[in-house]
Amino acid sequence: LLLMSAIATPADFPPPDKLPSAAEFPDVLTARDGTKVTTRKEWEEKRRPELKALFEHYMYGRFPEKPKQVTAKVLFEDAKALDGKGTLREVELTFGPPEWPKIYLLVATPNDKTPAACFVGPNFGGNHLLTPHEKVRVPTAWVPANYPGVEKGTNKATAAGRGKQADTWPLRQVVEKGYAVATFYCGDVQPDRPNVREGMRATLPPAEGGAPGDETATVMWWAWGCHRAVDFLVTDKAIDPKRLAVVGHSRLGKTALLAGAFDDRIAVVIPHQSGCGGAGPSRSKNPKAEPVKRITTVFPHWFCGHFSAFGDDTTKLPFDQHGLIAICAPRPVLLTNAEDDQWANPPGQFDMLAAAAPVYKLYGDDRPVAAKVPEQGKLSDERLGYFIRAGKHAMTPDDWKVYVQFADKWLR
Ligand code: GTR
Repeated sequence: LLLMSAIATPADFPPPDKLPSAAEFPDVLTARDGTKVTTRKEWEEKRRPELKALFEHYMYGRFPEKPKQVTAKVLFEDAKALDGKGTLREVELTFGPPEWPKIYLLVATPNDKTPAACFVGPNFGGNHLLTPHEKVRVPTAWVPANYPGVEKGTNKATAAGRGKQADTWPLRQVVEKGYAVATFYCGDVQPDRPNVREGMRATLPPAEGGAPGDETATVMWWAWGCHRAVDFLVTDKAIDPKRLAVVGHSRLGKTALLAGAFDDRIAVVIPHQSGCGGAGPSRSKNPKAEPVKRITTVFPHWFCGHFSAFGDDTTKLPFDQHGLIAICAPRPVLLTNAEDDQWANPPGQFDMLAAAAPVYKLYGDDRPVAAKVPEQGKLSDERLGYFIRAGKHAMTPDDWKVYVQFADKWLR
């Protein structure tokens, strides 16, 4: 009986309208039964698992199990790529059941520095957009129509897109700084569109009786893809398994934060302009920021069915996004933003860092976050780091300089 009460049962997850309201961000250190967490042990054994279960149930859907088998096959290797500074490989990851999608991981490693720390994360439109290298595979899965080289009307990627978004993951620039980079097309794991049982979603039994409440949602599947990339990276001789940083932009920034929270093998977490559903609060006070109501209407597949119910009243949420940051403790988290991207709620994201700080303090960091938002263009490199630059919603070579600067401090 004692054992049973420790396991979350459906009764622990009342429907949203039966949950208590809280206008303020729920305290990360107060458990649902009202007890106050004061030690690392209580945090790790009680409150952290409780928060993870809540995020699964009400927001991202069930955390998928690790596949029994992860097999890696190197499709090509070129030590002269990246002007001789780095080796480029593409690695095919398969997972046993033949009908499961495969992940194609593009891996760039410095030639003169191994094992290297590595940035890992999903990309938006295919590995081939990130380098003109002819051997890099063009995705065969569905791709969004607005990416370079996508055939009109068919959502098929073509070789015409090669290298057209090389600035978003500047492989050579990062490799020259001594870091490896590993990235995969998010749509190979789960195409970014609703109401279609394809990608990893198709591996689940068909949903019965209407809304698939806590069914694993797209952002969770993308995070799962990051975890499978990590499965490979920790076995690769060119990579230091203890120095992995997960990175992603926007919807894939939401993914990076979730991936970091649910996988302790990831040492540093960098959600870039992740906004609502990522490092931005659901209880937002920023009128320019994207609200939950809007995101669950326009992108219903990113989150599980239960999350939509909070669109009209986010005060019912039993957590806010600082809880997801706190789950990462004591690992460093860097939130990067841009001034013209208020939609991603930069000031709200800073509030989330501050609200997560009490958990980092439990781990002995007395000042895990800056006292106030740093000035534009200046990295605040605390364990809960923050950066805001001028400009708009994009992932740029200058943003990568900041990720490297943060990694230079925390992954040395
Ligand atoms: C927007 C969405 C944001 C963000 C962005 C992106 O349309 O409202 O939450 O994820 O897309 O991924 O670029």
